[in-house]
Amino acid sequence: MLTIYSDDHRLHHGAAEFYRGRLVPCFEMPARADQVLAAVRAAGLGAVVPPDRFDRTALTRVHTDDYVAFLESAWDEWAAQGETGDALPYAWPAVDLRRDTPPQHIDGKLGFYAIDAAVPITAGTWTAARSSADCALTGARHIAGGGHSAFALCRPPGHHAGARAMGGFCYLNNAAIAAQYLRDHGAARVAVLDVDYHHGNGTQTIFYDRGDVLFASLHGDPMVEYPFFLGHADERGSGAGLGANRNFPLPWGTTGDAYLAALDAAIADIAAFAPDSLVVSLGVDTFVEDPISHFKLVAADFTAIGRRIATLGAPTLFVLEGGYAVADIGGNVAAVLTGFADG
Ligand code: 6XA
Ligand code: ZN
Repeated sequence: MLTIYSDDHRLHHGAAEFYRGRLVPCFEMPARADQVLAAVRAAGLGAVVPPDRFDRTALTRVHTDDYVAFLESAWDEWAAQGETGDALPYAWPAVDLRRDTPPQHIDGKLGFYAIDAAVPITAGTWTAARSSADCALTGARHIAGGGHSAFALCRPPGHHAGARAMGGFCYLNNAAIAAQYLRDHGAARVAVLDVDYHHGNGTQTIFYDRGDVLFASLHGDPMVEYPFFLGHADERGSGAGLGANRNFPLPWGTTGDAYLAALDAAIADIAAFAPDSLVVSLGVDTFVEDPISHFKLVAADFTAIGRRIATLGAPTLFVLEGGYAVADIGGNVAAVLTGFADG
C-alpha cells in the first residue's frame, strides 16, 4: 500500500489547549506522525512518497473561499499585532449572535471561523495543513488512477473542519477534500467511513444534503462526548442526501466486540450504497489507553477493523485522523492497514 507523507507537518506544533479547565500541552503533536511513519515502515507496507502539490481550487471544492483565505492569512494578521505565541479563538457567533457580519479584527475572525478553541494557529500551520490536504489528494489521485489502496499520513487531521470552520485540531477536511476529488475524477459514488473516536462533524455537514457521498461514522455518543452538538443517530441526511448519512453513537466503555458489531452495520450500509471508492477517516483514539477518549479497543481489534473494511472490495484511501496514545498510535494504525492488506 502506498503511503503519502510530508515532513511539513512539523511546522504545525501548537503549544497549549484547554483540557478540563486548564491549559495543557497539545495532545495533537508532531511525535504522532513520526510514530505512525516509523510503524508503517517497520510493517513493510510499501513505498512512502511525498505529496504532489494541488491547486487551491481542490480545497475550495469543499471549503468556502473566504475560509481558505482566512487560514492563509491568519498567522500574518496575528503576528502583525506583535503577537509571537499561538493564535487562539476566544469568542464565537453562538446562540443569538450574528453570523452574517464577518469581523475585521483577527481576534473576531478566529472565532468566526471556528467551532471551538482546540485550533492553535502557529507560523507554520497553513503550510502544514495545506501539505496534509495534499497528502490526501495525492492518495485520491492514486485511487482515481486505478490504485487499489493508499494511506495518507495526514497531520494536522481534518474531520472536524467544516466548509467554513476549523475545530478539534482540524483546519482543512482532508477526507472530504479527497472524497470530492474522487467524485471529480471518475467516481460517481464515494463513501466516507469514519472510525475515529470522535464524530466527524465537518465531513457530515459538508456532504449532508448530497446523495453522491455517503457518510458513515462510529463514535463516542455526542450526549457525553466531543463534539457534543452533532453525531446523533437521527441525523440521516437531508434533501437528495436523505439516507446517505449514518451515525453510530456508542457509549463510553465500548469494547472491541460491540464496536465491531456496529462496524458491521456501517459496512452493510456502505455495501448497499455500492460506492466506486471508499475514504476511511482513520483515527485510533478508540484505543483503550488513549488519554482523551473512552473506548476500550486493543491491538487485535484494529487488525479486525482493517479486515472488515477489506470485505467491501472497494478502492480505499485511508486518511489519518486522531489518536493520542503516542507510543501506540503507530502500531494501531499499522494494524488496521495490515489487516486491510491481508484481508
Ligand atoms: C477537543 C477534543 C478534540 C478531539 C480531536 C479528535 N478537546 N478528533 O481527536 O477526532
Ligand atoms: Zn478523534
